[in-house]
Amino acid sequence: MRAYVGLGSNLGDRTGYLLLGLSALSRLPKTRLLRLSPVYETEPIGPPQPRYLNMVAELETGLPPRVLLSEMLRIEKALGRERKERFGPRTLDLDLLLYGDLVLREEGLELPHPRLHERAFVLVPLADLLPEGRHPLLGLTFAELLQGLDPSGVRPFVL
Ligand code: PH2
Ligand code: MG
Ligand code: MG
Repeated sequence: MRAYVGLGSNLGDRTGYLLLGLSALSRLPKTRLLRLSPVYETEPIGPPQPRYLNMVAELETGLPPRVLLSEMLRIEKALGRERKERFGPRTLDLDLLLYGDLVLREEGLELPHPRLHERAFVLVPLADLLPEGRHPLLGLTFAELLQGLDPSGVRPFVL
């Protein structure tokens, strides 16, 4: 299945955490990294905190969504993430944005990601990879969804 993972980091060596996260994703069983979006530096949404680096990775995976999600949580923990406040700063956040066209509303796993369509820091890199891709619930393309948002807090970041 084709899956899209959002990566975010705003603590410590942000570039290093993105690279470690990508490396760990690429080593998951039955999983290959296919494409990476550019990296963006983004204004934080939520409580005051440092700017994020955000990007999106396209995966081909044979892991079921629950297994992929639990592997992602394991990677976050291994890379030093501590869960304190909601929407607070983190060394590495991995969000499962899309798993094919699957629509799921379960405890702990909602697909597509419930806030995907309202966050420019997710939609800008996702639309880089999939401009014509459609949101499985809303029916609009990611490029169309992006037109409704203010992208001014999302700037290209040169590694
Ligand atoms: N993640 C959050 C909260 N706020 N802001 C930006 N710019 N980027 C993020 O990845 C982000 C955020 C919680 O996951
Ligand atoms: Mg997140
Ligand atoms: Mg998360």
